[in-house]
Amino acid sequence: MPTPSMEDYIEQIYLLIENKGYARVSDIAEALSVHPSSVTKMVQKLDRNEYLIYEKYRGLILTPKGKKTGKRLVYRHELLEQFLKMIGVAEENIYHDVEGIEHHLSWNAIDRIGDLVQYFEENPERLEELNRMQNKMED
Ligand SMILES: [Mn+2]
Repeated sequence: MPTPSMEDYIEQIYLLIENKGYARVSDIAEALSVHPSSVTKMVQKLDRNEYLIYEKYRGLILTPKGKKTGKRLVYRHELLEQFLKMIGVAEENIYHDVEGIEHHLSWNAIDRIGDLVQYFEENPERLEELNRMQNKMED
């Protein structure tokens, strides 16, 4: 199992490759607001753990294991953003809150939150009911 820090890197590398087609050490450092030397260290660790293949000067590619993990981590992040937005969390808190909780929930909890998001999508009147209750409490 990757550590929270490994998860952050795998997630960002996956997103960079998806959006730009490649992930350079400098791009990863910028995305995560860390020093490039920390990125190099972590990328070597992820290589040893078979999430990616890193060759100095040639860049890095995700292995099938790295791609599968990255895809799950991006899904988890997006699901949690969608969930917090749905239940009325203010826009300016959402990204930071998700970054804070995403590594600390079991996949069991993620799947159950996924059920709830799906339930609200299929029953929008329930979500409106929740929003009305929240508005009433604010008055
Ligand atoms: Mn994230």
